[in-house]
Amino acid sequence: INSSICSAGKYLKINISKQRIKSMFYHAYNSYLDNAFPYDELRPLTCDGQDTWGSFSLTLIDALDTLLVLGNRTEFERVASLLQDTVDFDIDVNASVFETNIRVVGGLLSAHLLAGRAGMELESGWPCSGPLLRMAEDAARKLLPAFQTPTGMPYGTVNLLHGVSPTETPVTCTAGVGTFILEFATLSRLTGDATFENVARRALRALWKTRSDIGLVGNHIDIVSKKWVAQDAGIGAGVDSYFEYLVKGAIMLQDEELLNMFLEYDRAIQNYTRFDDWYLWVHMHKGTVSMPVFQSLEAFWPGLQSLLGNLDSAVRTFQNYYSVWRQFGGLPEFYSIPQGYTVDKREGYPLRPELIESAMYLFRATGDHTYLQLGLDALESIERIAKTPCGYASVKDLRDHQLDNRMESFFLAETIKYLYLLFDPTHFLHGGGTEGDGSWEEGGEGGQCVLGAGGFIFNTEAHPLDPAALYCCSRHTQDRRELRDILINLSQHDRQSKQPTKETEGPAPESIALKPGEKKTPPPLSCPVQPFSARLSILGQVFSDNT
Ligand code: DMJ
Repeated sequence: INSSICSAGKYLKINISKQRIKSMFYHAYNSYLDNAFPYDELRPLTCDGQDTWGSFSLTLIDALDTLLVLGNRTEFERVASLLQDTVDFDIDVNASVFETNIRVVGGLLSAHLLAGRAGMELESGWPCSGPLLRMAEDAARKLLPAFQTPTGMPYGTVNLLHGVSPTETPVTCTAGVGTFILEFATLSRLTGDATFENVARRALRALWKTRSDIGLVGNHIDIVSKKWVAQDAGIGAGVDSYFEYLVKGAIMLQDEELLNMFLEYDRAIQNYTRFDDWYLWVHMHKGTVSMPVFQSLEAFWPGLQSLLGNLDSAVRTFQNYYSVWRQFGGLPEFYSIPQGYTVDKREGYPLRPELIESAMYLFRATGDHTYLQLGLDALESIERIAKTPCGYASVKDLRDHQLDNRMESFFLAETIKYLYLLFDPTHFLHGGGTEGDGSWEEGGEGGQCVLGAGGFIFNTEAHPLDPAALYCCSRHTQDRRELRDILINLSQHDRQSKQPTKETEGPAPESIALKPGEKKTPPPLSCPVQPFSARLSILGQVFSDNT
C-alpha cells in the first residue's frame, strides 16, 4: 500500500509539474503575442517588443514546435500559416549566420517535420516538400553567400538582401563555422539539393584541418587566413555546438567521419581540459590552463556524453554543475572553479536551457530522480526570480536577482521544451516506443514513409529533426535519379538502334524520360517500411552494432 501511495504521489507531482510548465509557457507566449509580435523578442519589463537577431518574429518561429510538444495542435496550425503570410526574408538586415540557422532554419524544419503529427493538411510529397520546408530553404539560401570564401568556412554575418558586406570581419567563432550540418543536411536530403550539405561539410573539413598538434581548436578563427585569433580551447561559449553537431551529425546521418572527428577531439579534451570532472579552458597549442572557469553554456556536455554512452563521467560532471545551480538558484554565465564563486560582469542567468537539457538526457538514461529534482528547482527559481507581469526576464545578476529587459527566444524554444520533456518520459519525441503508442507515424502518399521511428535529434536550439524523414526523402530522390538514368539510357539505346532510315522517317515518339535538369511532380513516396530504430540506436548504444 505504501509503495502504491508513494508512486501515486510521484505521478501527481509529475502531472502538477507538467501543468505548471504549460502555464509558464503560456504566460510568456501570450505576453509575446499581446505585446511584442511581430518583433523578434518580448521586453518583459517594459511590456513591448524589439528586433534582435533579425526582423522575422524570431520568438514565434522559435516557439512554434514547442506548441506541438505541449499538445496544442490548433495554435501550431494557426501560427504555421500566420508565419507563411507574414515572414519575409527578403530584407535589408545584417543577420548572424549561426543564429539564423539554428533558430529560424532549425525551427521551420522541425515544424515542417511535425506538421503531419499536428494533423495539418499536407501537400502531396510531404515530408519531401511543403510550405514550411520552402520557408526554411528560403532562409537558408540567404545564408549561402557567407560560405563563398576561399576556405569554405563561413563569415559570421550576412546581409539577407545584399550578401556579405565588403567590410565584414573574417573573424568567426568556432561554433559559427561548425554548427550547420544538422540543418543543412536535413534541407539537402529533404529537398534533393545537395548544396546545403556540401557547404556545411566543406566548412567542417576545413575547420578540422586547423586543429593544433595536440588535437584542440581555439575560440575564434580568421576564416580567410585560417589563423587562430583566440587560442583558448574549451567546451563552452564560442565552441560548444561545434562538438554537439559532430556527435549529433554522426548519429543523424550515421556518419563515421563526423564521429571520428569528435572522438579525436574528445581524447584531447579529456586529456588537457578535464580536472575532477570539471572542464577548464586551456591554450590550444600548449595545453596549459588559461581560464579555470565553468561557463553555463558548458552544461550541455553531460547530455552529449550520455548520447555517446559515457554515463559515469556525465553523471559526475552533472553533479558539479548542479552544485553551482544550488549555490545560486541558477547558473551564472561564468563560475570561477578555484574561488567557488561568480566572475565579475558574468553573474547573469539569461534563462538558458543547458543544464535542464542534460537533466533530460540523463533522466532518460538512468531513471534517477535527482534529475527531476533539478527540474523542480529550475521551475521554482524561474517562477520566483524571473517572472514579471508580462513574461520572464533574463536575470542580470544572480546575487541580487536584478533583471534585464530581455526574454531570449530560446526560453520558449529550449528551456521550457526540455523542462516539459524531462517530466514527460513517454513523450513521442523521446522515441524508442512501440507501435500504437504514437511514437511513430505514417507519412508520404499511401503511408509508405515510416516517420519518427528512429527517435529525434534535437538541433542546438532544441528543434527536433527526424532522421527517418531524411532517409525516406533521400531514398525517394535516389529512386527518381536511378529511374531517370535508366529511362535516359533506354531512350538513347532505342534511338541508336532505330536510326531513322529514309523509309521510316517521321516524328520521334515522345520520350517519357526526364531531360537532365527537368523537374516533375514527385511520384508517391516509395520508402520501404523499415524500422529506422534498427539502424539508429539511442542512449549509450549508438554505433554498437557496426551497421
Ligand atoms: C541557444 O541559442 C543555443 O542553445 C545555442 O547553442 C547556445 N545558446 C543558446 C542557449 O543558451
